[in-house]
Amino acid sequence: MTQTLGTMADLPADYVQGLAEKSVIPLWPSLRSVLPYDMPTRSTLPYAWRYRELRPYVLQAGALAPIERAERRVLVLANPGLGLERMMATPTIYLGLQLILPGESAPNHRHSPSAIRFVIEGSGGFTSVDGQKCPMEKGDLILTPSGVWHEHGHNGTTPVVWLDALDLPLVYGIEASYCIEGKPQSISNAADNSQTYYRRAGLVPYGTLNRRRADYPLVRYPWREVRQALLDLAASLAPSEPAHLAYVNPETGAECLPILGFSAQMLRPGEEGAAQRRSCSAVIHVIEGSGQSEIDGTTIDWEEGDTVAIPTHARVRHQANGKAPAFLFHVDDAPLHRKIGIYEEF
Ligand code: GTQ
Repeated sequence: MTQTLGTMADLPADYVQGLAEKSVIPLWPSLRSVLPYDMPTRSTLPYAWRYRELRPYVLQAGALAPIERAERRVLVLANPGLGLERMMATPTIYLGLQLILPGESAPNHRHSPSAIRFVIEGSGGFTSVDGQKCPMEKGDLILTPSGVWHEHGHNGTTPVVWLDALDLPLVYGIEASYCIEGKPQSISNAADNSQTYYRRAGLVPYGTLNRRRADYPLVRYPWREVRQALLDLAASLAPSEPAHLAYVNPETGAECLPILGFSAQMLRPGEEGAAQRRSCSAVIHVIEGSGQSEIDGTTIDWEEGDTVAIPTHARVRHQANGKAPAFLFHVDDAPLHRKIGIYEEF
């Protein structure tokens, strides 16, 4: 183990200057900063965005920013450790609270980053994804994958707010983020695929057995069904076994998007969540209930609507409060970590 690396100050100034003029720098003074021993250096802070505090600002944006002048009326949840203007909840996860008011629409577009919506409140909103009209009720997960047309609308009577999660920091960071504006979609009257072809696990359209499968066969995961699945699962497991379900592609069983992964967990009252350390960064969003998360020794309380950032390599434990279960929606970049071969659990 090298004890003391040479520093810039050890080097003759004209040598360093000569290299800099040719856009070259020596590695050894910075080696430990890019390859620290044992643990990555992290700027991401464990941090909670509290819906109770943010909701008035979200609703106020409805009056301050007409949808025609906003395109997407979104307040971005920026991790204070990473800098507000970088719009990162974690190094790969962008989060926003999006508001759409009755009668409004957000125009059709598609972009290279992949996105999801997770509905926080309100009824009657919808997102059309490549012609498929997806109702948005509280807790529903809607995918708008990379390159797929999407537009939002609202047929209801009260404001609709949802959490946007995008792999934007990664795609922007690799200088590959862009968007294409489109004409309004022609929208099918048919129910979305979660109510038809992929009505339940284990059934797929017959034709997919002998033709190429769609990359994104299912784009809506209704919370009503996920919640019931978690309740039934929790009731049948030993109390120590986590009730935790991953949202996957029903054709392949793989993660439903390439970079970010999504899952839902039910924390039973009194359940001693196991402490876990993983290489990926993550966020949790509280669908229902209250409780706390211990993240690298810091305890963060949460309640319904709150969203919490979890840095890479953090040791994490979640627990529900009180007598009712808590339901958490998880977003992580484990699919990316697995693809590039750096995923670890410790
Ligand atoms: O709704 O399509 O929060 O394009 C950021 C970029 C939402 C969207 C965001 C977007 C959208």
